[in-house]
Amino acid sequence: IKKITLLFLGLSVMSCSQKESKVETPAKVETSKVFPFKMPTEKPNIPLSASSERMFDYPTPRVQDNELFSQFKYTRLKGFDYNNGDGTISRRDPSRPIFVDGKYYVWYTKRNTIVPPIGWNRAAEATDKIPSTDWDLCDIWYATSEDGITWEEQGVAVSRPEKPKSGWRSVATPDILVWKGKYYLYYQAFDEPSGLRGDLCPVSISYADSPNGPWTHGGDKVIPFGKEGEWDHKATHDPQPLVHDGKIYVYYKAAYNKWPDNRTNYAVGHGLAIAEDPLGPYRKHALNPVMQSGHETTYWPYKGGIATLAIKDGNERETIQYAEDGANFKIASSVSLTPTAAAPFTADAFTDTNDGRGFTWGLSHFVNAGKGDKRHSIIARFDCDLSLDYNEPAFK
Ligand code: AAL
Repeated sequence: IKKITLLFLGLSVMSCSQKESKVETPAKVETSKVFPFKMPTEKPNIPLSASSERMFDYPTPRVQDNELFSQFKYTRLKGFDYNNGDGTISRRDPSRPIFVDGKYYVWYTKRNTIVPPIGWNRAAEATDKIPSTDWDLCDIWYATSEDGITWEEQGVAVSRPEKPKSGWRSVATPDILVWKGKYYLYYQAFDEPSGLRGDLCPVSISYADSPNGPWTHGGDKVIPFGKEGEWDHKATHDPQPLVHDGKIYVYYKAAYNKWPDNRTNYAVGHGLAIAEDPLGPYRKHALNPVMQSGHETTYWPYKGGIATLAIKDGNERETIQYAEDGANFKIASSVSLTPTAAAPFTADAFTDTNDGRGFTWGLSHFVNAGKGDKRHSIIARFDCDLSLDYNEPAFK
């Protein structure tokens, strides 16, 4: 796409210069008071409009040169059964895929209920068989694939524990960490139907010696809730661990004021919690929330810092941002048709790299794959060119 854009620009430049062949380009555009014909790489010392000024706040003023810009294409996955889309089976919120012994692994929220969800606003009517939301009454399942498109569902990785253990109602939205030869699953643990008092849940962890399990329970409420009145009170969602500066960095989201009585004040924030050991204790970053936009967490090592894709929520939704220190993010690009709950395949998420290389594909989900009484979600693959090592456009 970058090349296509270049081609397009090239063509328009050609036709423009052909039409205006009599107009002479000044020899030294830099000294002109007029914005030059060729986009400068440095801010020119001339009066600039607000928009022209802003172009020089981006990694590169021309979007087609911007390594943190991409478009996205989507591919339907093969191998998952959805009961003909009747809404009783849902798969959503995939983990980032990892590659182990010749296979990709992914973990995700799976719901297999007698009926589709009745909706968060009817959460009081949910029973131990009837789900309120799409992520109520779920377990964490996993699947493997050789090519990232055809997947084989392997079974449950972490199931709901017995009541009253944390997560007895639902375990959902997992992500993976590989640390010192062990595998750690981080996930949301619900003790009530989502929607009853909000989307309230803490984060639990299970760990294993192999991605095939078995998984041992490693801890509950690992990211401490904020106190009453604080932005992350009783809601810690979408935990996403990375290894950075020799430590575990977990980005998480709180959808504060989400349901049931405060929807008009709804907002999201993302926090950063840091630990020396995957099981904690976790110390929260003093500047939390470190991000104020983005419905789920999609963070990856990029060069010496951390990049993120923010979608759906907040003033800066549909942007890619970058923070040298992992905490002070700045907009790097504006993007469209972005993957929801994007979980990129980043080979260096856990290598403590100082030279993060990005990614070319990942998994994401589409919600409301079936409407009304068939409501469910599906996992899909996305391709893009957010890798520093990849020079071909992701699609043509
Ligand atoms: C998702 C995630 C979390 C929320 C819900 C299920 O997109 O943000 O996991 O709790 O929606």
